[in-house]
Amino acid sequence: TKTIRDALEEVIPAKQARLKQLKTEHGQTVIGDIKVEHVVGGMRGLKAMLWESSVLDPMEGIRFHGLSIPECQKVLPAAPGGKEIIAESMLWLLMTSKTPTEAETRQLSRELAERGELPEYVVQLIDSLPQSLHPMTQLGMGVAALNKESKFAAAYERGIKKTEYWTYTLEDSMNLLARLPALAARIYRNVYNPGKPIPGVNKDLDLVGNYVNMLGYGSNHDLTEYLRLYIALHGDHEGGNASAHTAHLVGSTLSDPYLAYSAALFALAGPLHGLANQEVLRWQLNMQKEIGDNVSHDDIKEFLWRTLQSGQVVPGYGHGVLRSPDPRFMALQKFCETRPELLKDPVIQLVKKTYDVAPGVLKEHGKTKNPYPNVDAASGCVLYHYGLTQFKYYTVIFGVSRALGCLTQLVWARALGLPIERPKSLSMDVIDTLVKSP
Ligand code: NMX
Ligand code: MLT
Repeated sequence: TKTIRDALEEVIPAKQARLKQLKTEHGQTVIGDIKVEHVVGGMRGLKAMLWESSVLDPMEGIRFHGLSIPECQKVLPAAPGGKEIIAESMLWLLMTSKTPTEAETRQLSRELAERGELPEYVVQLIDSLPQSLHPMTQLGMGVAALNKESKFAAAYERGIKKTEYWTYTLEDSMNLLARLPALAARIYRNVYNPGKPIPGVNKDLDLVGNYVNMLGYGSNHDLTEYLRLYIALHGDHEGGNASAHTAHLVGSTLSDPYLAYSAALFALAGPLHGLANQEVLRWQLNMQKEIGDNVSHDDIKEFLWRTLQSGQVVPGYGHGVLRSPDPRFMALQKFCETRPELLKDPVIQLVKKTYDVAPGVLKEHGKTKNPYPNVDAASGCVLYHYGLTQFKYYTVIFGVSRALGCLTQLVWARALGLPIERPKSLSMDVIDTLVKSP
């Protein structure tokens, strides 16, 4: 059976040739223009980055190598006994642009499981951290510390050719992906359930199967399936989102995948990005506490207005690119629709009712360009239902997932020889001069 490395080796030469041709034939072709609003407005909409694994359409949402979420759900292998996409089949698609076979997927699961144990010094580091340190800070620290093991950094120090960079980057990426579940689970156990033994990595389980097992919820098949879907869907969201862009920027200095991904995690830890999933649950529970259980649509509208009038954002709504409901939100809602016990859950009902009225309120408020829910609006309430109620942990799960896309990009950036990222900044004086004589 082909390994992911074999599959990559097959596709890299054609992509290298394609990029070379693009640079030679179209290096000077104009595909957009730069306005002052781009410079002062967070570069929104500026086309300025190469990212192969996924592209985000404002109306349709994400496509992974051209496949929509429902298409991925049809063609990507699930775990034995499961139905949902798993991290391994998504990783294979992102890395190689091909759909893996069942056998390739199983082999990748085994390869990751074999690499999955944490080195002892990282266990000691994580165990020494205060329980009150936010789980995302712990995750970023643990990932950065793993760089002691970096094969890329060691090879670079030895002196290697540029053409070899990608192979060591892949090696580090596989080790990091493999170890994220043990690291993330250890953080959860230390913070919320200390003192109980954590199972080791089971070589016969998929990555998320092992993760859920180590978190202590291994007997919950539905939660395992939900997390498989969750982790596959959060894996990549083109390159411009803050965490992916950070990984790419830091990686472009040839800092190793551990350092690049730890930097990405600290971007993910901001409330306008990944931390929004924790904020959504906190906000929905505050709503429930304030209004009670029998919440009407009008009650929710009032609560929404109070949030907006106090100057806060409505977490889980709006987006930098999307201009319609996020298909990841829809896919997670669909997961609930097939399970009557989830539909009866008061917090899940609250999230659904909020979705009924929030777009209308946000439209009337008139500020956000996208009044629709993003993935974070839906992702936490199902975890809460299954007993994973510690919402300060939710972004860690996102962090386990986003490694799929960020590490794929690091491998490809090295295979394609992409340069250090270094855009030009401007002062207001320079902008003034430019607008007078462009
Ligand atoms: N609630 C209230 N106001 C909002 C919201 C919202 N959900 N979304 C945007 N706005 C405001 C925004 O703050 C800005 O106000 P001002 O002019 O005073 O600065 C205005 O609407 C225009 O913003 P947009 O251009 O629509 O949004 P932008 O691209 O700058 O930001 C987000 C995108 C996602 C940061 C923004 O919509 C937001 O803060 N949403 C809530 C937080 C959230 O759910 N983030 C998760 C994103 C997904 N993820 O996982 O990363
Ligand atoms: C993401 O998944 O990264 C978020 O939806 C934010 C983004 O795409 O900008």
